[in-house]
Amino acid sequence: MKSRLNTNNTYSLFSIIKSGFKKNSVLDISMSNKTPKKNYDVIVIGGGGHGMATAYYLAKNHGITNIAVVEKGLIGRGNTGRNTQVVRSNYLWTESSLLYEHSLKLWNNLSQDLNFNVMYTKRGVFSLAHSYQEARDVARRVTANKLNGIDSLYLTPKEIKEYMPIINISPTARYPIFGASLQKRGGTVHHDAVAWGFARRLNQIGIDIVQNCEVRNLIIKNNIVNGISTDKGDIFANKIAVAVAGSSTRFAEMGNFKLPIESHPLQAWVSEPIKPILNPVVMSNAVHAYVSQAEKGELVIGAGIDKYIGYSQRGSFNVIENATSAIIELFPAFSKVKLLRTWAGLVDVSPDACPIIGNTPVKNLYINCGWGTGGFKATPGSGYVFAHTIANDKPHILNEAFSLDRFASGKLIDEHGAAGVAH
Ligand code: FAD
Ligand code: PYC
Repeated sequence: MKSRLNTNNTYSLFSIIKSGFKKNSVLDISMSNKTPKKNYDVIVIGGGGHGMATAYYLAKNHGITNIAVVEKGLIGRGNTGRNTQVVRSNYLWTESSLLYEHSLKLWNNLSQDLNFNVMYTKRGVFSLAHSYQEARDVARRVTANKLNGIDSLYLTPKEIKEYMPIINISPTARYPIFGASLQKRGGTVHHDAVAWGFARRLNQIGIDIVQNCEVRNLIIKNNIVNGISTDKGDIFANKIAVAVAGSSTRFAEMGNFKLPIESHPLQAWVSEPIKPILNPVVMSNAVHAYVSQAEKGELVIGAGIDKYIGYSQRGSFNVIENATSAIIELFPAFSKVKLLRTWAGLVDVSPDACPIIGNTPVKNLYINCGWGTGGFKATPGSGYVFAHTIANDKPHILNEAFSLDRFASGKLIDEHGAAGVAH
C-alpha cells in the first residue's frame, strides 16, 4: 500500500529516532522539571498547541525568547492530544477562511520548520449534505471558498461513491446523500507530533516549558497585569498570554471581565484496527458525526459536543451511541467492527463558533480562546497571529475581526455551518 505519510518529510522520522534520546529532545526529562525564573518578557499560560505555537512564533518572528510556557499538567495532554486531527480551511466567511487558510499553509512547512514530522496528510475532507437545503448551503460554501482562493469542489452522490466505494448512497437511507463538498488539501496532522515538535523546538530555543505548574491567579495592579500566582510561587512578566481552551472563563474571572464562552465536553472514539478501507475524512453536520481511518487502521469517530456545560473531560454514552449508529448507516461495512476506547476533551464554545484572539480589558493581558471543536487545524496560524498581537500590542490583520469587542459591536462572524458537526 502507498504510504499516506508526506514523503517530503520522511527524513524527519530519522531525526526523531536519532534525537529521541539526546539532551534537548522531547524525551529529555529535564524539560518537564523546569524550575521557573522569577521574571520573563512573556508568560504564555497553557502548554497546548496554541500556547506552544505562540511561544514559537514570538521567538521566530519577533525575536522574543525570554518566555515561559506554564502548563498545569503535561504539554499536549489537553485538547491538543485529544482531538481527531482534522485540518481544513473551507469556512464560509472571508475573515475565517483567510485565518484558517493561513494555518493550512503553515502546516505545509511545519515539519521542516520544526525538524519534526507532524505528518500532514492531504487525504481530503468531505462534508456531506443530506437534504436539498443542506446541499444548497454546502454549494454556497464551495462558491464562497473559491472566491477566497480556497480549493473546494461540489460532488454528486455518484462522484462521492467513486472516492469511497463503501459509502451508502441509497436514496432510501435514513440519511440520504444529496451531495458533498470536498477540500482536497484538507486532511489530518498527527496531534501528538505537533505537541512534541513544538516542545522540542521551544526547548532548543531556550524557552522554558514549566509543566505541572497550575496558574491560580493573575497579579493585577491598577488594571495592569504583571505576573501570575502558581503552585510553584509567583512569576512576573511584562506580558501575559492566556491559551487555555476550556478553562478560559476561569481566567476572565481572575481578570474581572467576562467572556461569552461556554465550556463543554467533546468526545471521540476509535475502533479496533482494520485494513485500509477509508482514505478521506468524512463529516456530516446533519448526522452530527464524522469518521476517518488512522494510519494504524483504527476508525476514528467523533460527534458534536455534549450539550450540557461543564469542566469535566467526560461525556455521555448516548452521544457515542447516536453518532456510531448514524456512521454505520452511512458505512454499513463498519457494523462488524468493535469499538476500542473513548475519551473526551473540554472545549470553549463561542456564540458565533469563531475564536477570540486579542487584547483584553486588562492591560498587557492577551487572550486566545473560543476555538471550540475546531481549533486544532488552526494551531500554527493561531500562534502566528497571537504572537504578532502580543509583540505589537495590536492584532495582526488576520485576527482583527476576532477581537472580544465584536460581541459588543455585533460584528459576529457566524461559522456554525462550516464549524461542522460539533457546535
Ligand atoms: P489545549 O490543548 O486544551 O491546551 C490548553 C492547556 O491549558 C491545557 O494543556 C491545560 O492543561 C492548560 N491549562 C488550563 N488551565 C490552566 C491553568 N490554570 N494553569 C496552567 N495551565 C492550564 N479541532 C480541529 O481543528 N480538528 C479536529 O479534528 C478536532 N477534533 C476534536 C476532537 C475532540 C474530541 C476534541 C476534544 C477537540 C477537537 N478539536 C478539533 C478542537 C481542538 O482540539 C482544540 O480547539 C485545540 O486543540 C485547542 O488547542 P489549545 O492549545 O487551545 O488547547
Ligand atoms: O473542525 O474540522 C473540524 C473538526 C473535525 C472534527 C472535529 N472538529
